[in-house]
Amino acid sequence: MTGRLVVVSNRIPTEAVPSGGLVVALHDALSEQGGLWIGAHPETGDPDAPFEEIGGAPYRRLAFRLSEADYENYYLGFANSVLWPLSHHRVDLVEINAAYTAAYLAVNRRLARRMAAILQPDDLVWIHDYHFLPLAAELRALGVGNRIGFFLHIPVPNITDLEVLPHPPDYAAWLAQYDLVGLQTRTDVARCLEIYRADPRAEFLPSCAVKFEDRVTRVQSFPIGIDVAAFRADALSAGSKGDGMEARANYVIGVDRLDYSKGLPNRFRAFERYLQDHGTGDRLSLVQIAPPTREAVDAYRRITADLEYIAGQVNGLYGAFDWSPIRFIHRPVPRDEIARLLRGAKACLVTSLADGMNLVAKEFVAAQDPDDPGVLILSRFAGAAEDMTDALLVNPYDHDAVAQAIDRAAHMSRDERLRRHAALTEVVERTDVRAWSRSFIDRLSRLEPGLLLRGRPLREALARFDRPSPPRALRLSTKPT
Ligand code: GDG
Repeated sequence: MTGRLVVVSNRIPTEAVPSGGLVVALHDALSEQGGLWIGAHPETGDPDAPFEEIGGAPYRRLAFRLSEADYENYYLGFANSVLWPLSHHRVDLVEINAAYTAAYLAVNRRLARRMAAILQPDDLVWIHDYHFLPLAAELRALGVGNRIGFFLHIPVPNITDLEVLPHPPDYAAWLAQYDLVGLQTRTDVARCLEIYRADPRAEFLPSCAVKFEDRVTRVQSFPIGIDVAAFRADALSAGSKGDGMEARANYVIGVDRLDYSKGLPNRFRAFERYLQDHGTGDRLSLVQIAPPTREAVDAYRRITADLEYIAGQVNGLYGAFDWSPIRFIHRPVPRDEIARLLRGAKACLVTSLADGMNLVAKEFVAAQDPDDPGVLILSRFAGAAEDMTDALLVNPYDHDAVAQAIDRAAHMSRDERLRRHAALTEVVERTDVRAWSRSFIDRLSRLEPGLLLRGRPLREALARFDRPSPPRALRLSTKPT
């Protein structure tokens, strides 16, 4: 593999040895290959100041600052009040605002200028997520011909929802400037290709390649996973803290950032339906860990109030002196504690209404005792459901179905739990986050750099683009994308 790896992500780790799945995988890849990690500094500051070096890693970390106005308009605004709801099928929550659009384009343009000044011709650039959709377009406009890959951690929007984007944003044209577009699922690939199918500027080539004006881009799924060994170790090492939550205790668990895409009100209502339909005799509790996130955005404040209301109502109606049906923990919990709570649960509830992947589903499986595993109840609308078909798959809008799944999980035979858990473990191990990052980098590094079709016969250009690759040691998915 030639050249440095240049990673761009919204957050940049500031600690010497970072923790958390994705960050660890990128840290490993950068430590192995050498390169740069570019990201937004956690604190706002002068947006025109040069990159700030964050030391302590075997590769360079360069942080840029957002101004207060950028944070409002670019981060909370366009990224999290336009693109996030749009991509999670919540067009009703999209806030169109010209200042948001302008700031989003300006932050990407500013970053592109800064990157163009330091990129070397054989650098492999890997850009992450919806904060930077137009970054490749801005880099190309500055003459950057490097191979540039993009991974979208959230779902591809529905084609009809894209109409809501204010002009000039152009989702299809932004993505087309990348050499490789990585998506979480095959369904996302299908949605992305549908966007190109409807666009007169796009033309389809074999193997999910799309010719868009004078460039060719590849669209492929790379289902992300977790650092399986590290999470297992966390689950095993965290001992009981004597809080009544010892191994295999009588609770189902949910762990989510408090986000409307995670279907938390549905989950609470479904748990209420379970109590209504199946009674309180089992004394099963729902432990919900939901640390606050993006609280400056209205939609996030409203959902917190909704959840507090439902939890209060259900506990008031069904609780007893010595038992609370819903335990709602609205603050961050340490990672090893989460691993321990996942291991001790009878079942895990993932009820996302839309979700790129959902790593908690994979963490739950990794945390289980293989001789006495708990049961995963998983929304059909989480990307994880595409491969984790041995979970109890549910429609989170159907409270009856979720309530039945809770009851079924609570009483499932050990044989069935063992069978399902073994199949789910196979998926979780196959999609380990290190395999995921290696697979993406491997694919990107084999592509013809900055392929431009202009002035070159199409057949010749495609022959170069589709030249056979040596056999790959890694295959993330056995199914075609
Ligand atoms: C985006 C996409 C995609 C949660 N509460 C605490 C805590 N967590 C950890 C979980 C898990 C992570 O946060 C959440 O990951 P998810 O994948 O579930 O969701 P998003 O944050 O929305 O992530 C998603 C992901 O990107 C990766 O591509 O799967 O679809 O939306 O690891 O355990 N961790 C700690 N304390 C908490 O209170 N320490």
